[in-house]
This record gives sequence, structure tokens and C-alpha cells, in this order.
Amino acid sequence: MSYTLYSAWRATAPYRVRIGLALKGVAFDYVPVDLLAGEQRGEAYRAVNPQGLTPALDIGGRVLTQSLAILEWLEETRPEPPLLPRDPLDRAVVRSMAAIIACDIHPLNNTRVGRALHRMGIDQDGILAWTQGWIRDGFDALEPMVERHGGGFAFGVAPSLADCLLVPQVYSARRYQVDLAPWPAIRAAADRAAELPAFQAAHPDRQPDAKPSPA
Ligand SMILES: N[C@@H](CCC(=O)N[C@@H](CS)C(=O)NCC(=O)O)C(=O)O
Repeated sequence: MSYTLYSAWRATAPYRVRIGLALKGVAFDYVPVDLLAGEQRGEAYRAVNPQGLTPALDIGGRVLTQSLAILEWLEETRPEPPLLPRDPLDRAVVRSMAAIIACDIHPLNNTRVGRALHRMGIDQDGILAWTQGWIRDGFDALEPMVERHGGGFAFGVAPSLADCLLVPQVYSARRYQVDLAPWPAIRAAADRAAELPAFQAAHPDRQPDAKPSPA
């Protein structure tokens, strides 16, 4: 079966899925979606994902959307290497770490939210402060969890679902000039994971639609 990932190089939700696919050793074709040009809202892409958001993963004609759902599907269909620990309580902790990023940071900082703020008259500095504020708020919650449960990675001694989300979110934090000094455990875990080949293959700069300098 062939897989096609609709992705955008710097966008964190597709980045999460690229990491998961790479960790599970799943090859895929890459279809870039130009978010700055608004391609995600066009008819052609909405025929793939009516929500008009990336990622979407075509698995032999069926399309999966929502990065967490895709990562959970990957985990259920390819249990090795595991993205979730065996113990149900530990699994809940990993999912909770992932949810802080996926539910409580990222949706507030999405491109369409930035556009909405802009339409309401908020200038670029205001939008940047908004973005940074929600990253800081989420990282404040995540840091003690990584401190407590991390063992080199966000949870334990191997990459998990939490790292699939953390590494892109740290990438985004750096992109938006958030100084990571207040969260040493987060920074160390993300930097450690980023060294692994699967994480490197998924890095924005390695994608076919990567631009040489920030747009
Ligand atoms: N909850 C969704 C979020 C998807 C999402 O917001 N994707 C962003 C890129 S990170 C996007 O396509 N944004 C386009 C836009 O806001 O217009 C997921 O986890 O897949």
C-alpha cells in the first residue's frame, strides 16, 4: 500500500506525523501544501481534507486527518517501536503531555488564528506576543512533567508520542523567538530527540518544500 502525506514544511502538526512515520519506518510520498498562499483553503485540498488543515495522510485511497489520530493509528497498526508505554497510567501521562501541546498550545497559535487576530486589528508585535504567551503557558505546565518522567526523552528512555509533539513545538518556539532557558528539561529532551535519524529526516529543513530563509 502506498501512503501520501499532505504536509507543509514548517507546520508543526504535519511535522509530528513525519516523525511518527519515520520512527515506524513507513515510507510515504510528500505533497506540499502552501499555507502562506492559502492552498489549504482551496477546492483541491478541501477535497482531500474538508477541514482545510494539514496534515492529511492518504492510505491507499482513505484519508486520515488530525495528527494525533494519525499517530494513534500508526501505533495501533505498527506497535514497534512503541510510541506509548505499556502501563495505562504511564500512557495517560504521555497522552497528557501530547495534549498540552496539541490542545492547549498549538490551536491558539495556528495560522488561521493569526489571520483572525490580524483581521481584528492586532499588529505583528501583538500577534507575536500572543503566540509566545501560549507557548510559555504550555511549557510551564509541561516542564515539571518532563522533569519527573523524563529519562533523556520527554517520557522515559525512548522516544514516545510526547516527543513527536514536543520536538515540533520546540522548533516553533525557537521560530517565534521564545527563549527556552526557563524550561531546561524540555530543551534537553527535545534536543536529544532531535539528534535521532527519524527526527532529523522529519525536520522542516529536510522537506521538499523547505524555503532557504523564513518567509
Ligand atoms: N488539530 C490539528 C491541527 C491541524 C492544523 O492546525 N494544521 C495547521 C498547520 S500546523 C494548518 O494546516 N493550518 C492552516 C491554517 O491555519 O490555515 C492536527 O493536529 O492535525
